[in-house]
Amino acid sequence: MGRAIIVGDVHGCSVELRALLDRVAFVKGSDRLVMVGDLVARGPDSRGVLQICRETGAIVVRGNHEDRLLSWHRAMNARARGEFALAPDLGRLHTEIAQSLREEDWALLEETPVTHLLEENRTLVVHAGLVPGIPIESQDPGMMMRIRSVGVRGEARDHGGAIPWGARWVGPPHVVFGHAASLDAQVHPWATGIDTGCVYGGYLTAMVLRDHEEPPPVAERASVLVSVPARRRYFEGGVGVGGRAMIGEQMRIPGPHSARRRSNPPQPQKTWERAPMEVPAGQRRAAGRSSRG
Ligand SMILES: [Mn+2]
Repeated sequence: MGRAIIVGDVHGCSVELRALLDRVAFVKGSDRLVMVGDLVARGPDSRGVLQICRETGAIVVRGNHEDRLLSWHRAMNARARGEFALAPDLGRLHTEIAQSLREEDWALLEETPVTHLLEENRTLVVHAGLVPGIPIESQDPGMMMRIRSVGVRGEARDHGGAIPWGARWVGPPHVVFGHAASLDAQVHPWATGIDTGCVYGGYLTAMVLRDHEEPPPVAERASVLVSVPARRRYFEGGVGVGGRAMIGEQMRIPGPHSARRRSNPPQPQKTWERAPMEVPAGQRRAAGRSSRG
């Protein structure tokens, strides 16, 4: 068996996804490619990302954006059969995506599981996370696509909340997740968050594990993370700080790097001002430095 390559939230950034697959030298038929979900929406090329997933034979874990589109699609199908069905209000962006998707795209989305276990790596992939203290088989699928944090009594929160859920998760398995965008990967003893905000002008990040390799301890976690920078900012939104503060949330827990991050937010850059798909050494703490080609 080859490597396990787990890719963070792509959000329609097909150019960056191809660059990342080049960077890690993805080998079809040998490497196992797993996407953490939220392939679509906000970025420029949702359908292109789905096409890459078909080409590469990727396993796609369902994100909240896929889940929303699927709820709408199922309701539309039910109505087409003359049944009553409540459809979620998709809003303009998601309506445009829904109308652009073809049957093969919907088929891919319908097949997505909420979790995928990489048994040999003792690693579970889920879009948002798990509620600490609850067995995996008893977790709520909806929450697994939306949790960000836990409150002081350990209750699951999809916004607000004091503590990133991953900080409280005790494996095995190690859990790799997306959903909570921040410029640095979220690195916890038993969990790693790899949504580094590509669509917001951050990075697209993968965890690359060798055959039977488990994610290494916190101090060495960066050695299995590989990133490529976004070509530009495609969607206005904040990227959180130090893996703690999250997009659209009031929660702000100052970390050691938060002041620097906050005073130097990622600026949208013109493509030609940016080094082509390379992260300068030492620019970032977690993602971007790697010993894995
Ligand atoms: Mn998400």
